[in-house]
Amino acid sequence: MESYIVFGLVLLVVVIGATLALVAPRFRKPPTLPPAPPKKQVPPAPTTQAPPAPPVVEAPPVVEAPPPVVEAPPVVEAPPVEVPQLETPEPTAGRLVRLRARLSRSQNVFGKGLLALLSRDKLDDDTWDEIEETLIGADVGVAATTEIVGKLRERARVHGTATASELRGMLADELVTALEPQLDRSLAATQRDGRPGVLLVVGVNGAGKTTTCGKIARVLIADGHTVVMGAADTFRAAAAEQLATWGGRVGAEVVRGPEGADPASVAFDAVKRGIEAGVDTVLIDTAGRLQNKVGLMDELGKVKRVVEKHGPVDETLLILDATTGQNGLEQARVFTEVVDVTGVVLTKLDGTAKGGIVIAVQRKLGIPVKLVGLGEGPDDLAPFDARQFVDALVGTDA
Ligand SMILES: Nc1nc2c(ncn2[C@@H]2O[C@H](COP(=O)(O)OP(=O)(O)O)[C@@H](O)[C@H]2O)c(=O)[nH]1
Ligand SMILES: [Mg+2]
Repeated sequence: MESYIVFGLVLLVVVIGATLALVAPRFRKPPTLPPAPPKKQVPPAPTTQAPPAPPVVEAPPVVEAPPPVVEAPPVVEAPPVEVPQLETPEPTAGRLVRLRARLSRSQNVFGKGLLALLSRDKLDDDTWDEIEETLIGADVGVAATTEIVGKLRERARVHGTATASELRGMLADELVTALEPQLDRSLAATQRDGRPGVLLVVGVNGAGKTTTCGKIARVLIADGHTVVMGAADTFRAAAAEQLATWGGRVGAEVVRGPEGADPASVAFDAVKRGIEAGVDTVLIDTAGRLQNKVGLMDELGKVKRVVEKHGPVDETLLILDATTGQNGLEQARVFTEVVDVTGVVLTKLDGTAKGGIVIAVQRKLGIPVKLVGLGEGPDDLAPFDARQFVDALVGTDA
């Protein structure tokens, strides 16, 4: 019996041992494998933590954003200075008629004043003397006045019973005749033989040279031409600046040198540039600060000689301030001795009651008035026309 119990116990031990041997590996395997995956899945977590980093990297882009914002303002500033700022000058046709009101001071003398005299019942010697005095007072000049009044008086005598308005018409005719309407007043400003027309602008200080250069550039551009300007007044930096401003408004290139540069070399460079660029016109602004005739001779003569290494100067315009009257005329005569003046521009006719200066200038200098300045505005420059001018002055166009 005891041996059965022992056998049973031994069998139990063997069965338990075998069971353990079979189960144990099963318990060991699972634990070995799972741990690995969980550890590998942890890295993914850090990877999930990386994305948070990028957002931090995206922050700098926000820092990059401001620069574009800083660049934006300059773009806003640019337009007012350049592209859209180019102006379209007024057409030149009919400018003198449009600006006729600017002659109001002269109109009072020639129109109202003379009409009152011509309206008198009897045109006696005293009245004719007064008419003469009025014309001389309006800067027509003694010789021209004597001629005009002499002819008018003769016509009135032949006519017998002329009305005031008929007499006014006769006076207008005589003024037109005195202005030599047949003179060629066109500007030699466009290309010839494949090279630009070269215009030299001369005159005393303050006459309006730089302003007139700017206005002429606008006139030419309005008529479809291309223009280069040369700032040969190198005494003051402001003079070149003034010209550059005029040029910038209508897209005319301005060639300039440093302050104190040789005016002749700036003028030379301007013409060179004009030829290279193939423009229609080169306008050269000069200095008027010339104390004596010798200095004037030296400087203007040199400018002209040096420019003519490129070819002839096509037009030399003398700028004359109408408000300086007969005195200005004497000063101007010096210029005609130094350079071959081909045309006169009479400026500031809006500021004088002495519009008769146009007649005196042409008569004394023997040079046609080609343009007249009637204000400081950019388009206040008109091609001169004798009939239109006289009609505006005397009121025969009303
Ligand atoms: N009222 C009026 N002023 C003018 C005319 N032309 C020029 N001016 C003025 O005269 C002054 C002198 O002109 P500027 O061109 O600098 O003279 P420059 O020294 O000969 O170059 C400026 O204030 C111009 O605006 C004009 O036709 N009428
Ligand atoms: Mg000037």
